[in-house]
Order: sequence, then structure tokens, then C-alpha cells
Amino acid sequence: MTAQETTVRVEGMTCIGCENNVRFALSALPGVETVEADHHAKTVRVVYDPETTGVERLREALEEIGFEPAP
Ligand SMILES: [Cu+2]
Repeated sequence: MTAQETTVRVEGMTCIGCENNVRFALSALPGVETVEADHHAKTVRVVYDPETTGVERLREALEEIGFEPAP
């Protein structure tokens, strides 16, 4: 399996607490290997197994915890 990497722009991350929430929620998803959230840049970089999960699932998980992934 080859890991894929994506960077999602996430509006509404304003502090380290937000970064932690994002990291916690995405890390819990099957197939997610690495999560780096940056509230200054408003980006979340995710390394994941494309056979197990995908960008749409990541975006859903962000919405579930109240963030808005940019299109
Ligand atoms: Cu916050």
C-alpha cells in the first residue's frame, strides 16, 4: 500500500485547542497515519491509506466536529 498525503484548508481553527480537536478526530479514523494541524496556516496535513479512507471521509470528520473544510 502506498500512503497518500493531502493538505486540507480548514476555516475556524483558531487555537491550539482546535488543532488538538482536529488531530484527535482525524487520528481516530481507520487508515489515517499522520495528522498535522496548523491553526496559523489554517491547514491540516494528513497522511492516509487510500485503500481505507479518502479525502471525502476526512472532510466529513472535520464537519462532524464543527469545522469547515474549504472546497
Ligand atoms: Cu480553538
